[in-house]
Amino acid sequence: MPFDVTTVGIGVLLTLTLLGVTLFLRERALRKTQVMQPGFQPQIRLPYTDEWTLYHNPFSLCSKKIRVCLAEYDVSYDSVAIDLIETGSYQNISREFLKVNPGATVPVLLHNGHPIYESHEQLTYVASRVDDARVLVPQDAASRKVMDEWVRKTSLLGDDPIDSPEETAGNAAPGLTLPIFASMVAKIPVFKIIEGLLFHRIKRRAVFFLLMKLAGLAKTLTLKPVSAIINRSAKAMSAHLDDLEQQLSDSGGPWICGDQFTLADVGMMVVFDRLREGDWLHLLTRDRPAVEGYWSALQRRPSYAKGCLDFAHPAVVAATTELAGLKHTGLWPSDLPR
Ligand SMILES: N[C@@H](CCC(=O)N[C@@H](CS)C(=O)NCC(=O)O)C(=O)O
Repeated sequence: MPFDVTTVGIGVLLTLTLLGVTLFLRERALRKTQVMQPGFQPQIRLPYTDEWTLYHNPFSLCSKKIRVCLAEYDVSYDSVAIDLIETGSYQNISREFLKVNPGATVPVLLHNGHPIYESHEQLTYVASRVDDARVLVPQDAASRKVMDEWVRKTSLLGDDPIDSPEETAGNAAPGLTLPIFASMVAKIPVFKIIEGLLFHRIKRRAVFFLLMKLAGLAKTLTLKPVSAIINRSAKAMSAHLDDLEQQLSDSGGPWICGDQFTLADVGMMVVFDRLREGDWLHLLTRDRPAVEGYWSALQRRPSYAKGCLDFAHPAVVAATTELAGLKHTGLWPSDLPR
């Protein structure tokens, strides 16, 4: 039988394709993701050494929130840092991490090996387990109600919060983070982002990262879908800060519930820290004297350093500097509605 190079070539190609598809499907099955029930999971038990274990990322807003809460309560914990694509790689969709959270997000807090999903649930769970919850939770019902309302207002709610910035100040943060993301992903190799396209539960996030990577920071800021999200989020954040200005005046300050610093202020602290990182504060605190004073008071709390500043990631520091350099280029919305 004559040796046909073309036929052999096609055969090899088909075999390799089949092998590639099989490996991909197998890997996808091993990295199965799913949305998890919020709160404490008594039925799941993971290996642990310390009473408290925190899987978190230095840059993640929700991770900062639980770190600040643990610092306020002086709770020590076993710290497990997990990379997200913006800080270097998709460790949150690795097989190992998906065993901890099939939802593929951080933070995950373990209490004696049982995970608690969703950072706002983690705050109230920690408060319910420490000796003196009162440190961050008011005892009178009216203040408690205000606190709960503002914990919600600072939370990231829903599967893709960027779609509903009007809902909470937490949800307005991811849109305002897009410029930081764009600056950070510029340094991440494309193949690492493609891993997200293949295995991330929310493909749109990976697509956004890839687009930002390919476009670069300055161009990204001019892309219509990106600038639409940024402008909408900036307007929404502006409205949330108006509510905060009002609340601080109603409560008499210095905190959301008045005299007592609570879980609500923990939530707000990390939203402000994100605004700082994205170089948004100059736009958002101006003409809001109570908010401005509040931000100064937040920065003086030791927990701000322990939960936020001490975890400064070099890539975020570089992004903040880059964004500050762009401030006068007209790429930034400078006339937010009052
Ligand atoms: N609602 C969740 C949000 C969790 C979340 O989206 N975390 C982000 C970081 S702040 C994350 O893990 N992103 C990774 C990704 O989507 O790839 C919470 O409050 O814990």
